[in-house]
Amino acid sequence: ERLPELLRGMPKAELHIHIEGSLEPELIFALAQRNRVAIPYASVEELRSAYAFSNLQSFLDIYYAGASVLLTEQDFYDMAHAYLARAATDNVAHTEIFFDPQTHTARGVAIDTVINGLHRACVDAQKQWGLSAVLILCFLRHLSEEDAFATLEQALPLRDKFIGVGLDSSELGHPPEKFAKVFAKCRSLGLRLVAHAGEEGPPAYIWSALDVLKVERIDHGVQSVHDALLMQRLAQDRIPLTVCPLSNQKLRVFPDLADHNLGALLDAGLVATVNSDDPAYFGGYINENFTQTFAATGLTAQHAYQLAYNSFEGSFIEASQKRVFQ
Ligand code: ES4
Ligand code: ZN
Repeated sequence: ERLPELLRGMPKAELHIHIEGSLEPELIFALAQRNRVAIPYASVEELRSAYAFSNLQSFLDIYYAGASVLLTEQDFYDMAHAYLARAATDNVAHTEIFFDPQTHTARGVAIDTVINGLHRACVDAQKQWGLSAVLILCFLRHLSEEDAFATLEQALPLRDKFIGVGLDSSELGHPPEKFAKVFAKCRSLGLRLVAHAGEEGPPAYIWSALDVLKVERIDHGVQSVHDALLMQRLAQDRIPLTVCPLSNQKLRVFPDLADHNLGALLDAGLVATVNSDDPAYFGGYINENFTQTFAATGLTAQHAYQLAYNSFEGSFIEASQKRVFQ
């Protein structure tokens, strides 16, 4: 009968988490000291007080600045280990973690350093907590497709350490079509495909993510409610939407959490899920996203079961394994 206990206790999969967005101010300061990197904030409190955003770009500027303290394989391990420990306490049984290699290779960090550190943390999470964790490499959409191809080429020797590719960063002005060729190449390599679309951008970007990039899942996708035909398509093809309510509130996609359309997406039969996006920046990990959203919008226990079920259905784990959870 107590909904928050149900939400916290239920096994769930997290399908939309940027590992660089899990970097807490305390760890940013510790890594800055360890690596002797200068950051333009005097204290943890001063840094945290800069986390007041007005849209996606205002967040991305500070998110890329925070990531500048990451230099060694151990740094990437420590960041991912901290997230995975936190996810385990939220009863996350499976997580699919985004990472942004270009944010690091642009600073001279080798892609092997990034991937090997993150991957070792994923291996250890399975051993320590029975938490299965896999990696999805994201291309930064504000950079060129040529840059994405170069990144893919650098990552291919580590092909067995990530399961798929995604598309993130500044959405407006950078439609999915910009990355048609590199996604086609990734598809031919057997990589799983996802893309951010319809966070701030129009339904047209969701259509092109599906029809041009041929993605299997849409990250965010909340703008689909403005296109009835698109809603039909998403429902019919059971295309999962990885929704991030606290992110949407903090970046003012919705004026208030009470205005969020998660309930409308679920009631239309879409495979919507709840995720944290960038938990260190948006004020909460996955369980906080569940409890705050349910409190603000009046979703029910029935919706809770549906969201937990959807999270495993929408995941890239094997069908045989999904039955264990569902
Ligand atoms: C992101 Cl909320 C969001 N949107 C697009 N790209 C991102 N990278 C990290 N968080
Ligand atoms: Zn995201």
